[in-house]
Amino acid sequence: MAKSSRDLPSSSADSILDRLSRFSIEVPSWGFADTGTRFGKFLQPAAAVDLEDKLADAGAVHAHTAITPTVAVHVLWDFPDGFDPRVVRLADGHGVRIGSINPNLFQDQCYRFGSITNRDADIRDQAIRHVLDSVEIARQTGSQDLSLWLADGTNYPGQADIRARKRCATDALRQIHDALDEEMRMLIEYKPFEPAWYFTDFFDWGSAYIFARDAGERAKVLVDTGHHLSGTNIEQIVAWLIDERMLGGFHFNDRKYADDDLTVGSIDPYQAFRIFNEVAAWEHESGRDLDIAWMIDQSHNIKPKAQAMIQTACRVQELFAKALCVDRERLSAARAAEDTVAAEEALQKAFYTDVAPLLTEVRRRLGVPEDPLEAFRQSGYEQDAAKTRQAKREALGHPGGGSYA
Ligand SMILES: [Mn+2]
Repeated sequence: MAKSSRDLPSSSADSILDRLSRFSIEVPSWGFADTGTRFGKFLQPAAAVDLEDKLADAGAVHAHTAITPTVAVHVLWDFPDGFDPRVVRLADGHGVRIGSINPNLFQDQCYRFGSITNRDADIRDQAIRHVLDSVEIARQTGSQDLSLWLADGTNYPGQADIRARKRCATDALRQIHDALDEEMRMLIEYKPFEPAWYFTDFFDWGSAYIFARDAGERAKVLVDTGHHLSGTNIEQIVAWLIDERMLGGFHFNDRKYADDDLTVGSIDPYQAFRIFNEVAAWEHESGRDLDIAWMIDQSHNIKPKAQAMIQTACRVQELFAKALCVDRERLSAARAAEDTVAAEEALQKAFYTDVAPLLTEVRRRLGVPEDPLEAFRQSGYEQDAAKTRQAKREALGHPGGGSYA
């Protein structure tokens, strides 16, 4: 069994390298702006002030990693004055494309008691119109994915009729689904609590699955790794959704307590590996890449933004590489023999394999530095950004800038 990817048979090393050369993950525009917690926001001189800065940062991340070609955008924060077609050219100028479109159904005052589950039909209609406008933006940016996170829920037992809210959401999602073009996907995210504290309407993968199933064939479930209660076996959920053809994509981040939005692999890299292992196992069996949206959803409150994004992209690439190193034949033989120790060892050996030689080779093929993070830190990008963005903030008359997430 390989301790280093150098010891892999050359045929498997080649197929791993090919797969890694095709791997990419989307970065979120909100990961480059000043963000905080509900207690406050710490400002960084180099944080993005506007969408142009966010696209520039995403471009810098992609230039150093070659695996982040698209940027998720947030309609309310990135297009506060409506969609501007120049954004597509701007992204292109920075070497990236606009990726998933994220409507915002949680910031307006009218959504205090819910958006598409609100008791008031006018408010439900307003929410649906906003999402339909977002579908139109997706059409103009050429984006495939409409990414829906609904903050809807209630805070106290008795506050609302659970089944009535479920039916309102189902109706709304059907209308939205019917507005999608053939090649578009509607990704439905779930989260057990926060900002609602008694229940959220989209509370777990089962609820998201039922909503997606009832909305139509272009609706799939979006798994945000931080949106689970402690102890949840996320890789099992992922395996089930893959098997049901209902996995639409991932929002990757890590957590220690709740929805912490920490860097992937910073707390539990083995869990991220186990999730990647389910994808790799399916791809091995089916002989093709799983067609899902790979996305990062993180908030870098104290880390420098672009550095944190490069660190994340590289960690994801590394952990996926390790999952690709699982010896599938050995694993399957161990399972057939009910050899639990050997089966577990097949995973652990892959997890502890040093994949640095594979990453060096894939980065050579992709034409990026062998150590993207170090190269970025040495590039002077952050220092330059801090200067121009401070000046921009002063000209705009605000010291902070960016959007809250
Ligand atoms: Mn998310």
